[in-house]
Amino acid sequence: MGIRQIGKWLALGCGLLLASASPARAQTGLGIGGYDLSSAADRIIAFDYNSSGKQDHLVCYRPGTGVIWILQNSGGRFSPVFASSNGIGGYDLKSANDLIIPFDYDSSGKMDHLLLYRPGGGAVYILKNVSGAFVPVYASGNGIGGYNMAASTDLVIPFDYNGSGKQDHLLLSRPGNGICWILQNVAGTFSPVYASAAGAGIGSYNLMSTADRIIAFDYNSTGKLDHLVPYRPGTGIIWVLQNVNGTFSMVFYSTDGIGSYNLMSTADQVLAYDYSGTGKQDHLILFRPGTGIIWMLQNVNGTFSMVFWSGGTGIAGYNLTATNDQILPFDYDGDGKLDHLVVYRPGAGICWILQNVQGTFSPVYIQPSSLLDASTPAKEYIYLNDKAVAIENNPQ
Ligand SMILES: [Ca+2]
Ligand SMILES: [Ca+2]
Ligand SMILES: [Ca+2]
Ligand SMILES: [Ca+2]
Repeated sequence: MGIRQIGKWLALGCGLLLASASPARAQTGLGIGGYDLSSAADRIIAFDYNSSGKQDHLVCYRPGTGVIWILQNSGGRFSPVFASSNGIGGYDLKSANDLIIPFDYDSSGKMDHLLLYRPGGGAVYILKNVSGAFVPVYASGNGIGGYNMAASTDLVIPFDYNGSGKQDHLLLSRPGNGICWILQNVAGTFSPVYASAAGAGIGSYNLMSTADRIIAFDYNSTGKLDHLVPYRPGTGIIWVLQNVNGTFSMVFYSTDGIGSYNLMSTADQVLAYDYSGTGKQDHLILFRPGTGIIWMLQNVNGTFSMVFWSGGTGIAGYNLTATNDQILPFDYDGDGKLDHLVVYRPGAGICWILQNVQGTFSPVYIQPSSLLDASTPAKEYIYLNDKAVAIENNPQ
């Protein structure tokens, strides 16, 4: 079967799936796998859809509309394995505040559940994938584990609280109020193992700015995301916290950025990343959407230094000049390591995937691309060996 024939076969399969799931938004040549990324609200996360131990699927969703797709990747050709415009697993996804994270609910070591939540609205659902049908294993309209989820600023991340190598705890924070809780899950019952009073934050980090964000990070390269990095974009403030038997304390502290990255823009974002392909998310990406600035830092015994630097030209040809550009680590090649990067621009239909070969980034997926034939944008391409290769005629 030739590439074009494979494409037609996939298109037929997708058409059947979409017809049964929801009014399909046609493949437009924008976005990824037919998901057009045409809304500024669109978000993408990496997810272990098939419990393989690899976050090699992408969940694309549009808060406020009910639209959610899950994409599989077959050799660079993305196609939906799930597509709905009515939410998922009973969660309607009709609030613009809705957010989704992957979560290891059952402590299997696999990020194969989805947690959906509504900051300010109280809803929290956790969904299990049973042969492609998502069913709630947890469903609440008033928060989780005693945390009420009543503030529109509430944020949730998965966290390896006890250094088990599994991200099976939840960290909930309310930036600007100094509230931070960590929940354990015992047979489906969530309860706090850490709960700060308003203003207390975590590990002496007060969490009193609405700009504050917290990420989990493998600070000591153990393969476990068991440290926390709280930071405050626009101020240069960034800490790293360790957890010793439930007591958090700083192992790194700065008010003027990190690894020479000044963190002085309110646009700055920080991500943990497996830069060196070791299976450990022990590097940091710092980027400033709208400016083309992106750095990557290594940590050698608590001293951070750059291993990648772009002072305003973006990365691998992606200019990073939109203020809403987003980046997420992704296991594109299904090797169990989150060592590719998805960079995307919601509302513009732009989605690239970058590989990293010993510190040199290059695109393996571009949609759409100025490098491609602009007169026929309604095609899908993969980007191989510096050439754009059409893999499918648009079925429309
Ligand atoms: Ca998987
Ligand atoms: Ca799991
Ligand atoms: Ca660690
Ligand atoms: Ca990988």
